[in-house]
Amino acid sequence: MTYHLAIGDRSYSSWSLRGWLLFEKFGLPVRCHAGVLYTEDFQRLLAEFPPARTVPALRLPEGDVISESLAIAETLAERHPEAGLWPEDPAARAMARSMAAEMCTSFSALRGDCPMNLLVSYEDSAPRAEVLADLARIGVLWARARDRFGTAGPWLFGRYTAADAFFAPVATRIATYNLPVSAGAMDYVNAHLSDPSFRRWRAMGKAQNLIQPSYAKPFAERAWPGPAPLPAEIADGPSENTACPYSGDPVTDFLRLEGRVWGFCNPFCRDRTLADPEAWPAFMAMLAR
Ligand SMILES: N[C@@H](CCC(=O)N[C@@H](CS)C(=O)NCC(=O)O)C(=O)O
Repeated sequence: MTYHLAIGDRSYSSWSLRGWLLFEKFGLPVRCHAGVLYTEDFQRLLAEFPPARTVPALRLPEGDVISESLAIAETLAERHPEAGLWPEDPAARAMARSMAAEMCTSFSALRGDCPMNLLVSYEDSAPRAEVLADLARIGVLWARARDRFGTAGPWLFGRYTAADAFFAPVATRIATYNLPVSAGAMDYVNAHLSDPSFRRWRAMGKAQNLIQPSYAKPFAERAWPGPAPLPAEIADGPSENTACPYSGDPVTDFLRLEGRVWGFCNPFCRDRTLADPEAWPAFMAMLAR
């Protein structure tokens, strides 16, 4: 039984991030198929997931394709009740669904002016009043959920739920565009930036190294406000390990971290680790051995 998920560029495709988090955060295995947005490669990918016209698109083990993020969330929640995609409490669940739906249908100024871009963070993006109004509404929604249901943890409803997956790319926009939010909202943004799953997604985007020039904005850049990655660099072998920490295959590509050289079975495994070593438990476990 395998789920197949079509996704776009990890650094830019906010909906793909949502779709992937719906699997990753709830322990549901999935095989990702990536296509490059705005190219023939994207059309090639979509042709494998008819009748999808956007990503994420999910192909169920039975063959049917679902291509709306909210429908993907509901289908996974229905098929895997034990995974806990939505809060258990009916009032919290209703609020979570309402918030996710509002995310899907609203905030056009924020989404239009500040497209997701995980490769940069700007000093000042001079947000328009309409963007500030979207942020104010989002702040109200977040505070309402956190005050009533979220006191037991960093997420909207305490533990991570599908509602958090839907707001993850809003948190990244606040980080990328240095948008003004309350201290409470910033705590929630920081929970996303520190989340190991999000860090792995961002590291894979950096390793993918796809640049969409149309996303560049004419603002001064600042350092990424999330956790700074451990300083690793590409190196020559040999390495201390002979087997890749992820696949167990023989190592061919290497990085150096704190004076020690480690090997991986292909450049992507090396580069996603290079981008944020701490985000990868199998790599960190190898260091600790
Ligand atoms: N309503 C869709 C939106 C999906 C969406 O717009 N995805 C973008 C990528 S982030 C896309 O596929 N764009 C390609 C295009 O519109 O040609 C959902 O909830 O999944």
